[in-house]
Formats: sequence, C-alpha cells, structure tokens
Amino acid sequence: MSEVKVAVLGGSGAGKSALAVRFLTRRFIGEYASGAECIYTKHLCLDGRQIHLEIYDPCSQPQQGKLSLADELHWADGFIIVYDISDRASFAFAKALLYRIRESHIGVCKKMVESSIFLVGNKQDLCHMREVGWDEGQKLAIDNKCQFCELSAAEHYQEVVAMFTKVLRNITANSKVKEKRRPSGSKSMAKLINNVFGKRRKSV
Ligand SMILES: Nc1nc2c(ncn2[C@@H]2O[C@H](COP(=O)(O)OP(=O)(O)O)[C@@H](O)[C@H]2O)c(=O)[nH]1
Ligand SMILES: [Mg+2]
Repeated sequence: MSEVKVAVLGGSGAGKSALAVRFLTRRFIGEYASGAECIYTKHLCLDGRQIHLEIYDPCSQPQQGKLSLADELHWADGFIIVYDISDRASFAFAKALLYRIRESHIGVCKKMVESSIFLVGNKQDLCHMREVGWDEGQKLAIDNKCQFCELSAAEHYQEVVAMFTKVLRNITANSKVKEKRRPSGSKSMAKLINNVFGKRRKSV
C-alpha cells in the first residue's frame, strides 16, 4: 500500500474544497465549510496499485502576508495549486505559492519536484467573467515546469478526476526517489503531521 499526500493550496474562494470534494464524492455541493482545515482520506486503486490517499484542504490561505508553507512542504508529496480564472488576485497568489514551493525544493531531485505540482485554473464555466487568460496560466506553468489545466469543479467531473489521477501517477512514479529522501523518522513525522494537521480527519 502506497501512502500519498496531496496538499490543495490557493487563494480563499478559488475552489480548493470544491475540487477535493468533487474528486472524492463526485458531487459539487456549492457551499463548503471554510472555517476549518481538513485532511480527507481515501483508499483507491491506481494501475493495480493500492493507494492510501490523504488530501489536505486548508481552511483559507491569506491573500497577502507571509507565505509560511513550512508544514505543508514537509507533509505533502504533491501540490495542486488552484486559482480562479475570474479572479486575478487568486492567480497572483497561485504564482507566489509556486515560487515558494520551488524555492523550498532547491537541492531536491528536480524532476520529482516538477512533476508533483499541478497548476489548476478553476471555474472555467465562468469564462464570460474571465480575468486570467488560458495562455497566462500555461506560461506560468511552463516557467515553473509544472503541469497545467483549466477546468470547472462545478461542471467537469471527468477533468477533475483526470487531473488528480495525473498527480497521483506522478507521485507514485517518483516514490523510489521519495523513499530515499525520507529514509527514517516516520514516527516523528507522524507526530508532526498530527500536531499540524490532526485537527480534522475525514474518511470518504
Ligand atoms: N461557478 C463555479 N463556482 C465554483 C467552482 N468551484 C467552486 N466554486 C464556488 O466558489 C466558492 C468557493 O469555493 P470553495 O471550494 O469553498 O473555495 P476554497 O476557499 O478555495 O475552498 C463556492 O461558492 C463554490 O461553490 C466552479 O468550478 N465554478
Ligand atoms: Mg475551502
């Protein structure tokens, strides 16, 4: 059984919870509790391999101020960075998050880092209110050597599944590298995770 941890990050209201819930339950419910951070857990089978997936959905990300991602960076195997294509501020925030993640991974195997970050332009159904062009999202992804897609958590279930599946495939493909990176300390890491994220766990 492989354990995979994915952090969904982005500005408040970008659709982080909507994406996670859509992937896990197939449903788009419209309104999501925003006052608490969650770790959702799910068992799934990918390419014949059993995976215990944990998805971290933070309560909110400050649009401004310091981008202290130390805990998330320690915890996560991969990141989904979400912005809202109808909200330019959320795109700027996503850009800052990408830079922060990349600078923190300097020295770690380059390919592993690049393949474990997915930039997502959400709310594609609101393209009549678009503030961020598709090409801008793609350029940001190319500049940061991460993957990119635009989708709508509200309307595109299959695309949401495809995006999460790519993230999981990339992470599991790199699992040998990660094992080398984390040779020991699982107990202390578990303690850290519980301290930081253990407030709410949900199984789906
Ligand atoms: N039109 C539209 N609204 C969305 C979409 N995804 C999320 N929302 C809405 O955007 C708001 C914020 O979503 P939420 O998932 O709570 O954002 P979070 O703060 O990033 O977790 C909610 O009212 C959602 O219903 C989408 O793809 N299209
Ligand atoms: Mg949320």
